[in-house]
Amino acid sequence: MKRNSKNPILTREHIPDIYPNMIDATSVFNPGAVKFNGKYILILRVQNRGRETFLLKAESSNGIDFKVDEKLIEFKGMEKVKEKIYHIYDARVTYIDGRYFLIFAMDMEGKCSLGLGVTDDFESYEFLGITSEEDTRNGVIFPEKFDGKYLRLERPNKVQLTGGPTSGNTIVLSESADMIKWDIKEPVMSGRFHYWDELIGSGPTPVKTREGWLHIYHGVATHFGSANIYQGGVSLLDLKNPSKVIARGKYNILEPRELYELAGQVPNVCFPSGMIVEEFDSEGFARLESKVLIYYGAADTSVGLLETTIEQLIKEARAV
Ligand code: BMA
Repeated sequence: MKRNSKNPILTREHIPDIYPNMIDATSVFNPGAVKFNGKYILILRVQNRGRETFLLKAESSNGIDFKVDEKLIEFKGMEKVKEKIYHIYDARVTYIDGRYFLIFAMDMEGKCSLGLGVTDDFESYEFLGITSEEDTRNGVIFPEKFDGKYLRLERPNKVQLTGGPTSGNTIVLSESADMIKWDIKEPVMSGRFHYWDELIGSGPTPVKTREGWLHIYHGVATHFGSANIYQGGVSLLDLKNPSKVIARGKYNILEPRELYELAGQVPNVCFPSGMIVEEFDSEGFARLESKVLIYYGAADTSVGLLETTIEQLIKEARAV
């Protein structure tokens, strides 16, 4: 894994003032990522000094230097939701059925829900609905159907962090016929207590390889005195039944080491949330030698970029 030399590639300095809500942005982090019409697109999480959270698009032709939009993403139809929505954040993007779906966390009264939006052009966005009843986060939709059904990974929030949000130590697989109503089918993987990934949650949308679904996730070590340490790791899930874990790396692949990861709004956080794979074969499998760009939130303050290959990630997933 190689950090880009321009890291952090996006900081608050890159966020233009957007009246009336986003003046003097404090932070930009945890982006969803996708390639669209040959361009690299990030769906950024940005915050203002009121600690209000918004989504904002950025675009690039090389995946490193991004131009940030001058308008916040607004989902048509979200205004019809009756309950109070405090924040929307941590969007993951999936291309399926010829459209780009965004799944994101929605902080509501007493719980976090998963919201779903869709776009065809990254200019206008439509809100499709709230897709969970329980307190849950880190939803990612697989980019293809399985026996006519959609599948997603999600992480029910069942653990209360001291002074922090609810979290969880098990990623589960859910199934849906319409992407709105989801049923949890099976647990996929759980945290490994005492090690780097005690609490876990999925990162970017999984990528199909000949050896399985490549699944990047974050793991939180909670056993240090004053901080929860957020890191990135990798596992391989079965191609036909992704609730089956084929391999799971013993070691993290990304941990807070650089100053911009160690210090910030929330110190010691590397939170991978977007991944772009450059090359697929004619049957839709990522090529082993393909370059991979992983975008992550650093200390809930800026965006970092990590470069690697499919082969390297698979090797890490198999490291025991
Ligand atoms: C998690 C989520 C992420 C955040 C991380 C570190 O629980 O809220 O959005 O980046 O904590 O604060």
